[in-house]
Amino acid sequence: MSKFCRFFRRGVLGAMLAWASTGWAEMRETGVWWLPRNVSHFGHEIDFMIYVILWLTGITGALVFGAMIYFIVKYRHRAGVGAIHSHGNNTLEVVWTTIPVFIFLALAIYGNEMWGRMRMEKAPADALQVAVVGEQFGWNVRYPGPDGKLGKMDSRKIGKDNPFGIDANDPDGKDDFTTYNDLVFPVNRPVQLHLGSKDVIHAFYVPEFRLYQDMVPGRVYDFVWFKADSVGSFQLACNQLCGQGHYKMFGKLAVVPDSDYLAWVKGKAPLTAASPNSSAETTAVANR
Ligand SMILES: [Cu+2]
Repeated sequence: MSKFCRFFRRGVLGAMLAWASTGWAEMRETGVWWLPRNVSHFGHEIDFMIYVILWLTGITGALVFGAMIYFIVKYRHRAGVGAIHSHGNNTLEVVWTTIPVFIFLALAIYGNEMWGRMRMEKAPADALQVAVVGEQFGWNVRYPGPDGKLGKMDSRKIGKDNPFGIDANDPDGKDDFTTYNDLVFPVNRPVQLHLGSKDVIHAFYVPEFRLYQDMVPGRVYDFVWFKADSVGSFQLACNQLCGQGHYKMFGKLAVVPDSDYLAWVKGKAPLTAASPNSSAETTAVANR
């Protein structure tokens, strides 16, 4: 074996060990050994799809590598035994091309249909409306007040002093309240998000909700909704590398019983009409 080959083999082995040890450390640290817990009503379908793909590729991988090892051993070099030249087999070629084509088509059609339902289906009328606007490096959150209506967001108005792009004269927005890096959702109630960004691309990502949505500045995304079906404490992490402070861009997210949610809302002061975003700004400064 040449010097280069030995060097290459050691390099590959070293890289694999480094990869395995960081994965091991991550799992030990977080206690997550498999998929994170799922609490969203869409999540069950996504997990089902992941398991179908995992089983299909797992079985195929085992069959392919099993056959390969078998043939490597069976037809290994033996003194006096000549090699056989094969031109291939057309029937086999057609079979092992057609089967994967149908499998891939089925996965694509099913996945597309699922994606369509997740993103195109309108949120139920009683959904809680919540605005979440990312900024370097935190989350501005806005909840509707007693009228249940969130002030209308205009992506063109989103700016330094107006993270939600709200018109100060919009009556729907006058009783809204805001938080910073703090989200509370009632369990078993649909929540419709209005996502935006103040500066660069951020991403709303909660693995336990199986929910990911990029937030590009200049747009407000109002088609994302979900329903959490069990209570718990989670983390809203930004999943786009959005600057030097990206690592600390996370919000506290809790899914709580309805009564706890109402108690939490009660303690929040509504905004004043003169300064629609003062509460978010003050809290933002206090959190920095
Ligand atoms: Cu970010």
